[in-house]
Amino acid sequence: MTLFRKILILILAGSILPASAQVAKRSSVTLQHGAHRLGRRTDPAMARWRAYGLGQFLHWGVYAIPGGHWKGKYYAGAAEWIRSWPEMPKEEYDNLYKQFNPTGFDARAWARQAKEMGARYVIITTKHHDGFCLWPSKYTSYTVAHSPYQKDVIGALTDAYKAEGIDVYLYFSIIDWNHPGYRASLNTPADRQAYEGFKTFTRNQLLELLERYPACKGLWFDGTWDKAWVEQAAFADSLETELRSKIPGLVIGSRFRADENGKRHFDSNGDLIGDYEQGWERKIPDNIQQLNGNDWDCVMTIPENQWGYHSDWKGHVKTSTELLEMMVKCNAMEGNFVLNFGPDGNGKIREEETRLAREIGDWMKTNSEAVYNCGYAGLEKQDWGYFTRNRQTGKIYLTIFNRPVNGKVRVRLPAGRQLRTVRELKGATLKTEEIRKQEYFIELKIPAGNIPQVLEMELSEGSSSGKEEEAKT
Ligand code: FHN
Repeated sequence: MTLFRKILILILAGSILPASAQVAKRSSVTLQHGAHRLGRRTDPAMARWRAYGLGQFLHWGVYAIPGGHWKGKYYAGAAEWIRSWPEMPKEEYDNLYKQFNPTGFDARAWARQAKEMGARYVIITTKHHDGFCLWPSKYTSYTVAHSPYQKDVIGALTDAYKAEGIDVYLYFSIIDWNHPGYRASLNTPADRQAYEGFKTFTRNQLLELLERYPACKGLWFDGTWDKAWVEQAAFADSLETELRSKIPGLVIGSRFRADENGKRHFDSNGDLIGDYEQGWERKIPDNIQQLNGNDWDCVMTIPENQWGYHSDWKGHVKTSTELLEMMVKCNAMEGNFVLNFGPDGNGKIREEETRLAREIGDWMKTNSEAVYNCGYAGLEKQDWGYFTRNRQTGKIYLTIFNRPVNGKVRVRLPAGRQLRTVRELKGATLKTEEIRKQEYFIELKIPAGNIPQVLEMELSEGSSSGKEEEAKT
């Protein structure tokens, strides 16, 4: 990339986000397999991705059959990892697909529920680390086609979600415990030879997925931390280019490939690899500066760490209010929030997830205006909740999660901006009081059900009138 092009891209990227959300670049070494681009993607496909606000993650596979238990013993880890448990005989796990017959599976019901919840995109596990494929891959017999169920699950889900207007992204694990050529590390020439076969298989499967499901908008990669894969910088780089050539606008995050020095997510220059940062799993950044101006998503579980179906959730299970707060917090820092669901072995979504989806959906029905296509508002984070700003209309929203006991929220504005009006979404204008320079009280009306409430705020240019003197200290 020429210096001129680099500078141009940085200027363009800088025009998207306010300066306070940007971080200066660090070093500059020449890389063959580093970031393909500096700054954010500006094309319509990526703008669409950025506007989602809320997504759904689906983890489904044969691990849903044991559901975190084996022969009366409880597996405390993430249910989809049960094959790696010493108590789990590998041979028996690898034959579980012979019992995969989810007669209760109704792709349209899942899609309707996701739509009701307000999800704008879904990420579906085509195959997890166990290697079991939910589509009839012609490159292995370890697929749904060879299970008693036989039907193409990915095809059914892709069609159903598309029919609901929800964009589909395909999750794909590079770790594949079922493939004979798979290795976590390459220690001998024989390992290297076997892994060449695995790389061909991986490429074939990925091209197959894009060919079979051309409506897919992106690939969500996982299991790319193995040393064996990290060493494949050249292969993975050229494969990424090939995949992108198959579907225009395809979105791929930072978890697919490493650079030639083994750096993942960010290359040796500190530049993001891929289209968005994919490292925010079950955690959310504290402030927007941590994100260096990059796009990002947060994938979140409902219990602490269960993705696939575990029949017996232990520990804290998040409430809809907690999840809504996480979502708006992400949106306020330019991120998408993706909530995970793990349907059971019969294809049913568990009661707890159904209830949460309904509660989130109820809130979204009146308040999603503050979520969809909303991002960083350029205002300082305050105690009551989060500011978001619609990227198209410029409208600024306040979503209040911590209602003060005096019933008033205190809003601080930066110099040069004044509060003009505040109103409830589709509701009344609220009383405001200027309490000191650039600081206001907004008198709240407590909503029925004590739910988080959204206000819309209009600002005007200029400084507020307060003439109070600064204390001499
Ligand atoms: O090991 C997986 C885990 O099972 C789950 O799929 C999550 C989802 O992001 N990804 C991996 C851990 O990072």
